[in-house]
Amino acid sequence: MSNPTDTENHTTQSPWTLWYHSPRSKINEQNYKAFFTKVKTFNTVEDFWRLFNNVRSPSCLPIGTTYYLMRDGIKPEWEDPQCINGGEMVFSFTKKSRQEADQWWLFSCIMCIGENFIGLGNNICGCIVANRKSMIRISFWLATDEEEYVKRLEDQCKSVFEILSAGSTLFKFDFRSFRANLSKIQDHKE
Ligand code: MGP
Repeated sequence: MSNPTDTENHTTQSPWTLWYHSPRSKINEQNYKAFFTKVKTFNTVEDFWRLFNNVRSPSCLPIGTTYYLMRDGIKPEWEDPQCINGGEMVFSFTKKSRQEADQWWLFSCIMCIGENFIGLGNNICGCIVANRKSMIRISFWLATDEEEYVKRLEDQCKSVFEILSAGSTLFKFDFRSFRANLSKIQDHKE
């Protein structure tokens, strides 16, 4: 006899897409967009777990790889119309804490798909994890760089992640505006 709850799916408030950016030796502003692969779009909690149970953890990926979990319809590019006026809240894990970073990446994704950030709503565009030689970097992409929203995001990241780490790690959060990144590109061109 089948159990009715076996087939019940729980829809997320928005659909989300996981993107994969493959490692390349020389990524720059011009070729950045050429190395993306869309892994999968999902809109249920069950499909989120199906996907995450079947992709490799960030610390097991080749150095240089980046995963982006974005609200569907937003490309993982500073230039995307939903991102261009925003920025990213970044924090990093050193070599010693790479496995810890995997757990935090999962938790960051759950925070996004569960819409757990208070007072930020659709301003959360997504989160990313970047496996680099000296560290793993996690960041949340925000649709605005207005101070009020940046502060709200920073305060919530601090309280959630400090609780999770039971005070064992000290975190430095850093906000980078995408407009500033893009104006640097413009300066280089001129
Ligand atoms: P990265 O992979 O985010 O950074 O971007 P990495 O490799 O950790 O090191 P960083 O010190 O270079 O930050 C690598 C490079 O890709 C950046 O330096 C940019 O030149 C380019 N790039 C990254 N992003 C996210 C974008 C983007 O959204 N748009 C464009 N045009 N270029 C980007």
